[in-house]
Amino acid sequence: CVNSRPFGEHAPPLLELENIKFNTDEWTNLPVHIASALPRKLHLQPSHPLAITRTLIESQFPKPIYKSYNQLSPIVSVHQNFDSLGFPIDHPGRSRTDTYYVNKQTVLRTHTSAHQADTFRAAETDGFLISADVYRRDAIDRSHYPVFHQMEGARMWSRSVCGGDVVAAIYKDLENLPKHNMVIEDPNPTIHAERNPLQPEHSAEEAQAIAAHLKRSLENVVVEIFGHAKKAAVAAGEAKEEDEPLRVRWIEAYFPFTSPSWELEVFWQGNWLELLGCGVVRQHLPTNAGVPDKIGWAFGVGLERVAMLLFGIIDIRLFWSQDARFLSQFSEGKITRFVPFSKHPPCFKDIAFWLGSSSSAAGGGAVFYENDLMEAVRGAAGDLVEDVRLVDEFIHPKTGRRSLCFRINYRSLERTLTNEEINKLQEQVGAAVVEKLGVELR
Ligand code: FA5
Ligand code: MG
Repeated sequence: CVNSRPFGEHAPPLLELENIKFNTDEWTNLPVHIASALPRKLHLQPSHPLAITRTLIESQFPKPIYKSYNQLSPIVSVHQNFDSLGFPIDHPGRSRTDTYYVNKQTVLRTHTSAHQADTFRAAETDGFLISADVYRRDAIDRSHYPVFHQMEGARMWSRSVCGGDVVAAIYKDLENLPKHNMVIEDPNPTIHAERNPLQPEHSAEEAQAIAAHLKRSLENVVVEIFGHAKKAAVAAGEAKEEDEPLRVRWIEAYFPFTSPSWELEVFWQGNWLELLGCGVVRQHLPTNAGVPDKIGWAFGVGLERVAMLLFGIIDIRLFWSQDARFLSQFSEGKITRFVPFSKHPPCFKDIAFWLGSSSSAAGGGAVFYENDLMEAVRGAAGDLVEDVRLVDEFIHPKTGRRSLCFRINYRSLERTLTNEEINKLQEQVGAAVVEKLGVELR
C-alpha cells in the first residue's frame, strides 16, 4: 500500500511500515522499492558479507565497555535524525530531495547518528556500537545505493567519576589499547581555531586525550581489516605479500555534532576513499540527554565501503543479491575474495527530455532534481540499472527550453538481458520519468 511517487499528493492516507501505521502528508516521498528494503536487514543476515564485516569491527571493541544495538527501527523522527544533533534548520540534508519522509515529522534515518541522543540518555554502558540500514536519495553508480549500512560507535568518560582527573583516566585507557606500527598520515594539528575548533565546554587537554583514544581505536580497526583483506587477496593471487603497505590518512572534517572532527581515508585503486567520519562529541548532546558530566568521542563508518575492500566486491548492488552464486561464497567469520560469477556486457540507452513541459509537481517550474530522476529510474528498472549519468545538456535557441540527456547503463549481475527486455525496461523508465517528473521525452 506504499505509493510509488516521489511526491506526497498521491500517497494513500495511511502507510504501514514495520507493522505501524503512519499518516501521510505533503511531505511523504517514500517509494515502494525503498519501503520494500526495510525488512531485509542485511547486517543481521548470517553469513552475509555485511554481517561478517559488522562482526569483525565489533570484535575490536570489547564487551562490556561497548554494548551493541543492532535492531533499532529505521523509522525515526525528524528530531532524532536532525534536531537532536544540532543540524541547522536550513541544512540541505533535511530537504525532500535528499531524505525519505514518511510524513512531516517522520523520516527513514539517513545515518546511525539518529540514535546517539537516545543511547546517551539510556547510558547503559560507557561505549556503544549501533549497526543499521540507512536511507538517502542519491546518485546511481557502483558505489552508491539509496539504502546502505552504517555502524555508529561512541565512547564516553565521566568527568566526576574519574576522581576528577578525566584526562588521566582517558590516557590510562589509551595505554591499554593495542599498539600498531602502520604509518598513518596525520598532517593537521588536533585542534585548529578556524578549521577544527575546540568546544568552549572542553579544555584542550580533554579534547587531545579524547582525540588520541579515538584515533588509536579506529586505526586498530583499519589495521585489523586490512590484515584480513591482504591475506585474502594474497591467497586469491590478487596481491603479493611484499606489495606496498596501505596508505591511510586523517583529514579534517565538519559535522554539526562533533568538534574537532575528522574523516579517515584509505588509498584504494588509485583514489582516496572515505571510510568514516568521527570527532569529539559536541557537549550539547550529553547535556540534553541528561548526562552533562560525560565527555567523549563518536564515529560513523560505512559498512559497504569496508566490505567492498575486504571481499573485493566491486558493485554495491551485489549486497542485495539473493542469488545463491553470490550468497554461497561467504560464511560467518571467514574473509575470502569474491569471485564474480557473471561478466555480462553492459547495454547503454539514452533518455532525453525537455524540462518544464507540464504543470506537474516536479516539471512545472522547470526545477529539476537529479535525485528525482535517479529514483524514477530505480523504481522502474530496479537493480538492472548499473549507473545513470548526464551526457548532454541543450537550451533551445528560440524557446529557451532546456533539454537533458542521460545515459542509462543496464546490466544484470546475474544473467544476460535480451534486447527485448532492455527495450521494455527503457520504455517503462520513459513512462516513469514522464509521470513523475512531468517532463516531455524528445
Ligand atoms: C555521517 O553519516 C555521520 N553521521 C558520521 C559521523 C558519526 C560523524 C559520528 C561524526 C560522529 P557521512 O555522511 O560522511 O557521515 O557518512 C559516513 C560514512 O558512511 C562515509 O564515510 C561512508 O563510508 C559511508 N557512506 C556515506 N554515503 C554513502 C553512500 N551513498 N553509499 C555507501 N556508503 C556511504
Ligand atoms: Mg562524509
